[in-house]
Amino acid sequence: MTAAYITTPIYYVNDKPHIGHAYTTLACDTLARFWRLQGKNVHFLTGTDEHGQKVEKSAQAANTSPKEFVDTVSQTFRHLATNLAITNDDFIRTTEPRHIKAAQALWTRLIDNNAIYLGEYAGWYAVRDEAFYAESELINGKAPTGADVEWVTEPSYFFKLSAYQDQLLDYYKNHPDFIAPESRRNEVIRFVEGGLFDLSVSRTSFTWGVPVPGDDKHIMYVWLDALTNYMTALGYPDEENPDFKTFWREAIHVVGKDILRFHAVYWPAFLMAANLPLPKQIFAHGWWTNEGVKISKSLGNTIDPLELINTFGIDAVRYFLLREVSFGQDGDFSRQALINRLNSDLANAYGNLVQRVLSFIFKHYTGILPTPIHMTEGDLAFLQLPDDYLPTISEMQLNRYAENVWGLIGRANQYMDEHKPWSLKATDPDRMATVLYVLAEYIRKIALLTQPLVPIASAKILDQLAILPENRDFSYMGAALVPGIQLPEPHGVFPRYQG
Ligand code: ME8
Repeated sequence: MTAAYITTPIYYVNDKPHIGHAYTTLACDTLARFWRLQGKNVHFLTGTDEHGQKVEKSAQAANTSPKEFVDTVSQTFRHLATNLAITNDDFIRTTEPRHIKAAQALWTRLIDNNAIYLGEYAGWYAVRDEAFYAESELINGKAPTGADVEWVTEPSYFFKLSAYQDQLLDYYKNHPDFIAPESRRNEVIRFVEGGLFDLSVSRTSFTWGVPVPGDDKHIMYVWLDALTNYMTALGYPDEENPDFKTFWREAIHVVGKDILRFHAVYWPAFLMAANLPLPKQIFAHGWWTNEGVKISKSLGNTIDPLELINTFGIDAVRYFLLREVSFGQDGDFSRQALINRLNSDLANAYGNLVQRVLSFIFKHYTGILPTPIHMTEGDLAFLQLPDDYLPTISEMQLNRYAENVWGLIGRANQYMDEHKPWSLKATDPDRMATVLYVLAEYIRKIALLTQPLVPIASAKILDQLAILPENRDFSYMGAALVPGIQLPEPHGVFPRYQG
């Protein structure tokens, strides 16, 4: 069985989750569900990044200890995962013993391989980004991200990043899919071509972090600690762990474009230095704005995903986020656009189709699925679905997958309008039975395909078609509904939003 490993970034627990976090998590969940339906052995990881100066400062501001603080905020991310109804196999916290052990093991390996040396850091640091910046990168005295920077002078261990420039560039060249989309790949290549400086990988001016093995005045730089989580969850440092052996080389890290450099430059360099295999791909998606404005706490315009879920339902929020922007591009969140999508694509196009067909069968055949008397060539051709949705997933084009599947829904509505089964009641009951069977069978296929996008509603539709849960993976695309089965009373799955 082919294996797939998909990860979200682990989110900082300095603040409560917002729509950006929900987006990455939902995109990963969609991929995880899709691959499972294809029969792949999937491991899906999310979690929280709990160390570092930013979290320590947030705990101080909240007048509590870092430990108590992270225990509380981490729960809100877990709670979000539950409310998003995601299918993660694991939820990792970097304060867990398994992770501290893994981060220290990686550190030791880097020391053993001579990739880390002790020195003194003097330079700029932005706590908000947990990132070091060169003087030349600053814009008007701030980080290029707009974050405030402070001057830091302290003893520090350094990772010999500068030694990996050629190896990284070779790797990017020989693995053209390692960084996606292509525009991001080009950005990273340009950055690495510009030259790399050794990276400070320990801090001494605060204590909230993983202690450096053998030198407990230092704690590990939060990014070295955090990136290791992707391996911790597979049992690292036990490289013989079956999960590590099955999944590590299949890893796809989905991240926002803000943290691409850490994943596509630092992380592979650490792994090269440790003689460990690299993940398969780093995919960077775009950035959401809110009604055209950058989302930021100081502007007070963050969007609470839980409020959206309570108002519109998880399927609608999920569908909107995945459908509205091309995966990889920036997007703008607008409440009205969400409502439009919900009412047009979900309630009208999909919900009405299902409801009209199933309630007609329920009324006129007491829910017994009619037997097709004679399928025409047109019916057979209609039931033959084009499978152009498949490549869109391997190219991580989630929005195109949604477009293609909704194209199929449009095709069903067209078929229904052309053949108007209800108008055949008096004139041609055999044809009516055939057309309804064809539509029910077509809906079954569509509902299989919509499972990764709108899982809750798809499950309800498949329930209403009396499809057993074990008969819902993509290998059943080629199966067919058995005429004469009893269908339960249908209920609408996508109510219109009236506002
Ligand atoms: O960076 N649009 O955590 P973080 C799209 N702990 N995505 C957004 C977004 C927006 N407006 N805002 C946030 C960290 N995101 C580190 C990661 S991984 C080893 C460590 C999403 O809490 C997006 O995925 O700041 C982004 O990369 C991530 O949240 C940043 O989350």
